[in-house]
Amino acid sequence: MLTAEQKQFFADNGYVVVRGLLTPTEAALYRQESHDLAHRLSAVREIDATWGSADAAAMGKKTQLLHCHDVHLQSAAFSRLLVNDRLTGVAADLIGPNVQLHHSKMFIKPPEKGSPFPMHQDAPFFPHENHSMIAAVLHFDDAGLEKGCLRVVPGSHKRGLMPHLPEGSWHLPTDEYPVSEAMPLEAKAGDAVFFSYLTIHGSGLNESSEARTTLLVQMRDPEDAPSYRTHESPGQGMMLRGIDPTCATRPALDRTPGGDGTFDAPNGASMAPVSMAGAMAGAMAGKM
Ligand SMILES: O=C(O)CCC(=O)C(=O)O
Repeated sequence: MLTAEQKQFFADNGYVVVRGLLTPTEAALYRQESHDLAHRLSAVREIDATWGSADAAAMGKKTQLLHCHDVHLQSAAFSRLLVNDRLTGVAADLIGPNVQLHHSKMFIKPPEKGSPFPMHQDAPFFPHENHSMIAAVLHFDDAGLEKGCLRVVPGSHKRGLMPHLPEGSWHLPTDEYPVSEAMPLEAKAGDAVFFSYLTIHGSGLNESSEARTTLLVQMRDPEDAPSYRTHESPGQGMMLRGIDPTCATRPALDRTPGGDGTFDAPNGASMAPVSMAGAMAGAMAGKM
């Protein structure tokens, strides 16, 4: 649970770091689960999710990002983690009392060549009416500067939904928003970073000799409707804490999208309520 100061920090800055949310033993266990999962998946399909737009931040280096969306479909250990009381307790403090799953995704940035993420907001990928959406990044190993730790622009959640470039996954212009100038959030195994989907964030290249292993859990208030239908991942709508007051049977499908069902995309274009092209681009970029 968060202190009043931590809640105020999140309100002011759009993120909060919670040290030791998981014990070192739990983090080590989930690290192993993640690497085992990457090993299983790599045997049957390509799991690299490097953004096309990551090239500039990687300075032309060929990089790699091992990824799995919706890890709760792959291992019961991850399903248990999603309903962990410490994780959902912090989420409830920020958006509560009810916390609903949007999606989960594991990232492993391999040693020496772990792909960076250009700076961006998550909101363009799955905009919602009340902007309740938050991510928790759970660290399963230490993530210092040289490992390409998460970086944020403090207070940027107050800027609202910003225009993004669509090429190679929604991102902000890399010359105006260099990853290296954002605030690094160095973490230890077991630490968690919570941030609003409006907070500008990204991360650098992993140049260290160890992998960086994380799980990102995207969560919303169940009463916050999507602005249009997109990114309807399997398992979306699962209640992680509290109840769904809307009584939806298929939360992603039964919801009435907010507004008129169309959405002004962050680059100024108008998008259809269901954009297959956008969905495919998101899937390729590790966002689906
Ligand atoms: O894990 C990271 O380094 C950043 C992930 C991220 O920005 C995202 O998935 O939106």
